[in-house]
Amino acid sequence: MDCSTVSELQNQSESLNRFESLTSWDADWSGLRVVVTGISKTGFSVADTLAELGAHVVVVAASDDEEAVANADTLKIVGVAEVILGEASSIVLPLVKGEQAELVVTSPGYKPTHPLLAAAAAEGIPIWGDVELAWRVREKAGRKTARWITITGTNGKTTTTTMVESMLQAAGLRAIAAGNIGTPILDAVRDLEGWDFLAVELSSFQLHWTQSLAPTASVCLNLAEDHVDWHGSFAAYAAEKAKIYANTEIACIYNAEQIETERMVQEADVQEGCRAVGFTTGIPSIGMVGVVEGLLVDRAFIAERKDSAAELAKASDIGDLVPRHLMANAAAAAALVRACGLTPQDVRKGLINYHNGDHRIQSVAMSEGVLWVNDSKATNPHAASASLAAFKPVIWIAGGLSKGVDYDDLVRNHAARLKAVVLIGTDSSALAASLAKYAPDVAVIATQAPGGRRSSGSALPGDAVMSEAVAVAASLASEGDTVLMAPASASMDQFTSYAHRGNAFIGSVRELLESRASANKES
Ligand code: UMA
Repeated sequence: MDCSTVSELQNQSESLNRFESLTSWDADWSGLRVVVTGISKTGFSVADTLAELGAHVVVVAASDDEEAVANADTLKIVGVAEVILGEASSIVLPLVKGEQAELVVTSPGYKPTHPLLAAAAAEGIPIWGDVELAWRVREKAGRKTARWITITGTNGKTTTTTMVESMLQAAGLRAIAAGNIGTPILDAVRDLEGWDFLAVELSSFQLHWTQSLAPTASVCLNLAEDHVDWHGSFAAYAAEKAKIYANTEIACIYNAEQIETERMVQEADVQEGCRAVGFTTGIPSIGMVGVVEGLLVDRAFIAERKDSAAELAKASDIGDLVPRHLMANAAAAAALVRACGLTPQDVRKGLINYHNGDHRIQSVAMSEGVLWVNDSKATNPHAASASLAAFKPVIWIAGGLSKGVDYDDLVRNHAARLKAVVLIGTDSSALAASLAKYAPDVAVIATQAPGGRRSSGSALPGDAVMSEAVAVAASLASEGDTVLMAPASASMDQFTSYAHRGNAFIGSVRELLESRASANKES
């Protein structure tokens, strides 16, 4: 073995030792050479944190728009060494202080195959996500250390996370929801006072880059095809979701109606004494939280679970319209917090305080016997399936950015409840093809979207498209029908976000009904 190989090995082992010790805010992060990818929500929070910890930080991002430039200016003020913006330079792994980086911390939107990340991996440089960094800096002298409740799944993450947050707060605990839900986890962790609990929503992208998380309780709500373009295959996506259970301390919560999630728990490496607890929308077996005659009940966390169940809440505590999947989210949330010692009263109060978030099976209007429902949050087939299952007959407004998913199962399963379909989206050909195959007798009307795709730089046509879709749906609807806007696709081809798409729907429905009402008055 030559001298240079010996010193390379020494360097590698020194740096491994260093990473082993980086498990609290008060550890020695100073001088660590880090490349941070992305300069939006995540990248900003990561770079800001590392600069405060005294690391040498170089940030790289493809975007060079106004927001990126403003973030770059702020980061330089707080001590970030360099910010490299722009498509071309963002694919190269930069040096930090003239030397190779010791660590890369990536934003979740980056695919593992991104050239910069691939280069780092080839050099043996560790790659973390913001969640891994947040876990490692969660302990700080003089600040409360939060216990983490982690939530993933293809659908219902945000709802369940918000319900958990609401239940924890109802119990008088200092708690907040963070992560994929929108508040970067590091922003929550760095709170001066700290928290009793964090309700952490984690995406499959974020889970990909985590290693050492050890949550108090965890759940994978469900599993269906999504984000295949990022992960490469459904199996790879499922494997990332399963990581939610790793090292769980008290309880792994699984979906008793989806065997895959139970299997994930069986195969997980958890802490000694950790329990597996199921949730169901049916009658619960021992060791589950479930539903009996409209009541949410617990047969897992009570001493007499062998022959009785404790009432936690009524369906009506959650809302007027409680479809099955919402009840499932409430059961999962209840199981998570009961594992952490909350009382049935805390669960009930939390659900009453919880307001069904906008754009999730939100009933917008009931007029002339027609129910108008906004489910703009249904950005993939699985989510759309849950809301389609709740109504019949349906005039379905759907389409948008498909993210490469397959619509055949969705259309096949719900063809019988469809009266007509109004297509939105700049290219909904995949959905149209599935409709032609599995619902050949259902009328499909495509909106005549004006131009204005995002990439052309012109205004997004969303409001006009939605107004046309609503008018077409109204012309087809009759008493007893539901007009359901549950696109099964992302919104960004014609709208700025799913919230914009939902608001456009609500606005168009209200406009249509008001103009009808004034026409009726005049005649
Ligand atoms: N960038 C590149 N090259 C790439 C990818 C990204 O340069 O190949 C740069 C962009 O120029 C930009 C930054 O990276 O500077 C964007 O990073 P990002 O896409 O990771 O987005 P953030 O703004 O940091 O938001 C992320 C999550 N986004 C994604 O996972 C895509 C947000 O979830 C999350 O709320 C936020 O962190 C805080 O934790 C959103 C989401 O759509 C809601 N999540 C997906 C979902 O729920 O299905 C996973």
